[in-house]
Amino acid sequence: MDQITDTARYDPAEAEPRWQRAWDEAGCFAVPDLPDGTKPKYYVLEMFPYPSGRIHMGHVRNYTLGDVVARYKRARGFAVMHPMGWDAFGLPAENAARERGIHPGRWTWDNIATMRGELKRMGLSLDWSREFATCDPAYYGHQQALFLDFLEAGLVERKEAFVNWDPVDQTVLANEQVIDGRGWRSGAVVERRKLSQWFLRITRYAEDLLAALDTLDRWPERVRTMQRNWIGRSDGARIRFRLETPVDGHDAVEVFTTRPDTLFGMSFLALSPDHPLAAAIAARDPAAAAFVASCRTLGTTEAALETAEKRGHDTGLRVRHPFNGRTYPVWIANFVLMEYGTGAIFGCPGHDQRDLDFARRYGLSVTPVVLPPGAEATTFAIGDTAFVEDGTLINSDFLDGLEVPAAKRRIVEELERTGQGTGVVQWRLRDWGISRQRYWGCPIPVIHCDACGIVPVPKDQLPVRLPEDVDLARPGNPLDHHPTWKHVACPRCRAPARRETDTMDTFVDSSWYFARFTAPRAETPTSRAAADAWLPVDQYIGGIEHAILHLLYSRFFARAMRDTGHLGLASGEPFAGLFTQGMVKHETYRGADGRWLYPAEVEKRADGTAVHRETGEPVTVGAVEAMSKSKRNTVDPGAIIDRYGADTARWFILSDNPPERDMEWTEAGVAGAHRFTQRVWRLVQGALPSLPPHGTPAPAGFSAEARALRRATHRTIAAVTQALETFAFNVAVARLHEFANAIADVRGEDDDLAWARREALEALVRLFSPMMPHLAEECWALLAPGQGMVATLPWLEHDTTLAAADTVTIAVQVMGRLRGTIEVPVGADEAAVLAAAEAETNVARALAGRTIRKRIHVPGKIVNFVL
Ligand code: ANZ
Ligand code: ZN
Repeated sequence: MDQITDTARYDPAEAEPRWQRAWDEAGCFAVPDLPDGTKPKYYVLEMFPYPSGRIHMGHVRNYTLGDVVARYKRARGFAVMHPMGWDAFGLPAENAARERGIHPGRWTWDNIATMRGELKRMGLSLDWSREFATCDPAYYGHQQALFLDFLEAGLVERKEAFVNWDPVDQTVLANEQVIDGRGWRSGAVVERRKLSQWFLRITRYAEDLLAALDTLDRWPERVRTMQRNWIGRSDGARIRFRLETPVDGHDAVEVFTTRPDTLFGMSFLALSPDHPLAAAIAARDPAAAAFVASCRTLGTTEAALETAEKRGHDTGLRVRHPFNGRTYPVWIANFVLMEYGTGAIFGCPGHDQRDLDFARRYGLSVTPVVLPPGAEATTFAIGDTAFVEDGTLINSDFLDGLEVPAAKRRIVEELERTGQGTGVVQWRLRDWGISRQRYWGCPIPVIHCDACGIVPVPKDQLPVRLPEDVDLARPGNPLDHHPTWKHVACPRCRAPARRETDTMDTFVDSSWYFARFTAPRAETPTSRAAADAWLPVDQYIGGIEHAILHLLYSRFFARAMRDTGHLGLASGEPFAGLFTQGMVKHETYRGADGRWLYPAEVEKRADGTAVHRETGEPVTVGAVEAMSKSKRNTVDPGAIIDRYGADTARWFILSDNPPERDMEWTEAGVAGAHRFTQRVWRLVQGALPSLPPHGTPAPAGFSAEARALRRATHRTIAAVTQALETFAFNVAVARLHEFANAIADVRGEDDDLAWARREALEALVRLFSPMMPHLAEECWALLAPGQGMVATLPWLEHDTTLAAADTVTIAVQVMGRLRGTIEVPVGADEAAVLAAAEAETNVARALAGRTIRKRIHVPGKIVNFVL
């Protein structure tokens, strides 16, 4: 009996690596750069990971989802491209280097090795031959080539711009890295500085980036909305206001407004502290200069400006209104951004909340010019809330009586006619500043020469490699203070010149990797034939946190690469389908001393309370929150795979909730998933001796029980297929649970039933194979020895006739009241149905001793007895 107990338990630790090797050796998941055209292509891609150290549950969820799609599509007959790589540049590597003295490259490559091993243990059906890391010169050299092509095409620009400067880290911060006016890492108060920076001209494509969102019908609506808002098209006007007394050559100020209709409600004009006129004023007015300086610490983010108190400085200057002959004060105000519109606004407190707060604070006039529908012009007044909706114009001279849209058109006409303004479209989208003063990024391939100016590095000198020996202990840009690296001869005049020491924003690296995957060893950034054959990505999967920047930058890159000849992608859209997955959450725990505890340190009791595993001290169970290192509510995927195997982890992560929603990781949930794997294994093993051999022709007839099982089989095939087509993976899991129960419930040894049982078990195994691929292979090898691997089998088709019901449920009423239900064969004749209805226990009781006057029968639905 030893033999049997030995094989009775499924041992994933032994089986999983064995199947991974078998897939590898058979080359199941490799596809050529140039598909041979015999199968339609399908490109499935998950957002590639940053090699931070170890994989986390978010990765497990993301890559499991992608793998289910990849395996399913392969079975559906597609040539599936499913690659993996590493988004390997970034600040954490430099931080690790600073904190622990390890070279960023060493740290990164070590992490990649660890994480590659962990991913391989998950049994993902990846084409590992396409793997690359963005920190490899073999990748970033091509990125430099793209940069040079963009430069030549006028898609790159060098310009002065205000940046968020972290005085401690001595670096420029992205807006996202400024939190409440402070550097995200150093916590230092961020300063605003003007620097020469490299920009990618994403705004060139603003119109198309916006319009094409309408074509992305396989993207979540939420993401498209976020992109629309980010691109932010505003229709408005530019209006020129003459200064009463010119300052330093400035005799007028131009403002941008989306509400030119409210021009007669103006009460002040406000300049950004960074406006050239503000600078001119500050140069001769110390109070103005002090105010401008105080604004410098605010950072450049919109969020910072949104939350900061509205403050201003009255310059004493006045501007003349274009139409009413009056003059209004000119202020410098901290809430006006230099980077948007013209860096100056006219304030209309009646109809803009910010302007109203500002006017109330400084005692400026408030005149309503738009009357809410139904309000009375004589009594309408503005209190603490501006009226921002549409209505009818009042107090506005020639606009009086017009509705807002008509008033907008009329005033723009008038402004244009008198040469005082024009209607314009304004975009919120800014050009993309990619300069970073950091070491661990892709060097920008240009050289600064005193004589020739900016000289591109000749392409045959690419890649411009990062120097290995750098001093990261010193603050500032390590490339800049490297003793030799930047000193080169000018490629044009041979005079001593300097390399650009800025590196590229790491978002650049991830903006085109999907294209590189199609021909990862090509001598040029892309191979046109491969890229054109495989792109767009059919299904992209990743976190909602990348809904804006990463996707927008990739959409820009696809267009820029198309326009520089690197892609043929006419639409410019790299991702035809997008799926954003929810987060993995877990309960939080605190020990008696208030410190966070890892789930692994905690023992949960049946009553929901918890104690410390080692000390036995009570543990406070807190809210279920997104897994994070700071709250220690993380579960290590490696430990889960050690204990239960990859299939269990995959099955559980798919089972809990629809994948677009957050899911909660629980010990009980994983344990349940693991029990299911064992159950399936026992089911297959237990049935095996009584099953006819694989491929046995179907018997001539089937008993009712066998028919019922076959119906369950074909219905499950239909349901699981439908679920996999629509990302309803949790539904697929639920249906397979039910199906396994149905199979287990069938007793009996007759040949027809045994045949139906084999059909059911084979279907079960093949249907769960995208989710639990190793267990599927192991079961399949038992069920159909020598019949190849599940990974190479086509998907199952269901038989609609078999799946159709052969009985229906009929409601039976007596005098219109429901008394019972009966099951009858589909198409049963009326007499048989009525007889069965009368005989139903409850119905019979209600009919006892009464005369039936009328019998109403709606076939397939209802029987009603009228007394
Ligand atoms: C006058 C006005 C009256 C405005 C009114 C609004 C309501 P969006 O829709 O985002 O494009 N604005 C213009 N440039 C600005 C800048 N550089 N910094 C801060 N605010 C600026 O917003 C356009 C509106 O935001 C513009 O319309 C302007 O205020 C303000 F009843 O002009 B409005
Ligand atoms: Zn030169």
